[in-house]
Amino acid sequence: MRRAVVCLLSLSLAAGTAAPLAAGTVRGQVEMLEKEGKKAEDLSEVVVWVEGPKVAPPPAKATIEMRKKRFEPHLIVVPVGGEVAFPNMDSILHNVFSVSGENRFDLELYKKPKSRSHTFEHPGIVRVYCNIHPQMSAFVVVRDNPFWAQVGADGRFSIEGVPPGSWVVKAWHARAGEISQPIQVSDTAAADLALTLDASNYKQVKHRNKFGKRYKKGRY
Ligand SMILES: [Cu+2]
Repeated sequence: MRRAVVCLLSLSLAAGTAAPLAAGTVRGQVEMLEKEGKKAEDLSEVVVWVEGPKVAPPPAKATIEMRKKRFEPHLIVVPVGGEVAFPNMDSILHNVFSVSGENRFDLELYKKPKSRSHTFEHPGIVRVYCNIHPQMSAFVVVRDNPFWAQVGADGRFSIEGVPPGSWVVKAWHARAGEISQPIQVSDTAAADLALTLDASNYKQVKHRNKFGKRYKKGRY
């Protein structure tokens, strides 16, 4: 008799571990205003994420190639602890660096066929540049939970498996900055959002090199 009880208990424990947690979906549509009230036609460089849930994202590795003096892809999202490789596919030297707060790094000079990596340990938006070529830029968005989406060109997004609760949804684009919206996630109905980013006042500012100095004038 006692044995049967123990058996049942361990069964229910096992089932509790395996069963998926009740979770909700956060989906919606992003729009972005451009100069003169025009709407952006391609929203594929917008990132949407849910802040608040304490769920560790699964580890991930990613690659940004340096090719023909460009970073490809131009934007990636990685979890905290995500390792990004920067292989140089060009026969000239590049110097990948960032001065974005705690995520700052400097991979120094190397060329094809070498690759160096950086592990991003802090959530945030990381601006990545080359210390030789000012036209090279990329973005690494680092998140501390797995609830993010890189928006489709049409502005649609869907984030699944979000734990029920009161959270904050953020949307970001390099030219518009970040917007926030509180949401209530439940496991019974999807949260449907309409988010509008505003890039109409964007002005391009030349970034500095890794020493905080202007790039020398000339052809790059
Ligand atoms: Cu370069």
